[in-house]
Amino acid sequence: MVTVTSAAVAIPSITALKANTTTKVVASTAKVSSSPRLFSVKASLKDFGVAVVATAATAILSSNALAVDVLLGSDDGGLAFVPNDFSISAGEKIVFKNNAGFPHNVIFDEDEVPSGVDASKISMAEEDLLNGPGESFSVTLSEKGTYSFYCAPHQGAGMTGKVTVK
Ligand SMILES: [Cu+2]
Repeated sequence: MVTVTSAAVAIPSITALKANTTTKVVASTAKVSSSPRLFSVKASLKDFGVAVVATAATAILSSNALAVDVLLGSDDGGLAFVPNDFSISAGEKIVFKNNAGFPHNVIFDEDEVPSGVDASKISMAEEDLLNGPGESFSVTLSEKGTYSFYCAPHQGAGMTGKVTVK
């Protein structure tokens, strides 16, 4: 199931910032989090950049101890998930973050998820793309087993991955 990143969690962590900045960051966080379909680049995200988004993400991660980051695109521009084969605990959140070579997206293979799991409910839509730096997609997997996923634009280039939920 697709998780909604809690804006409420981000708010206390950034109250030290100027009031107007806080307002905009919270607004952009809410936009990104409210729906996987709203991942187009927002002016507010561009203005405040990856650093602020990363600050909010860090605060969220520290409050939810169980989370793992997966980069979309390697630092050298390779079309890959980094890491592309890893294990997590059931209920642990995976945060896929745009790093390089975007646009990317995250699609779980309906034929390679544990039985009973609806791949479409844990995936982005095929036509939805993470276009800008630092944009992310989060998902929490609760069923144990092995899941395969891919980036629709770059599947042919080998941008695929596998996660085992223990
Ligand atoms: Cu890709």
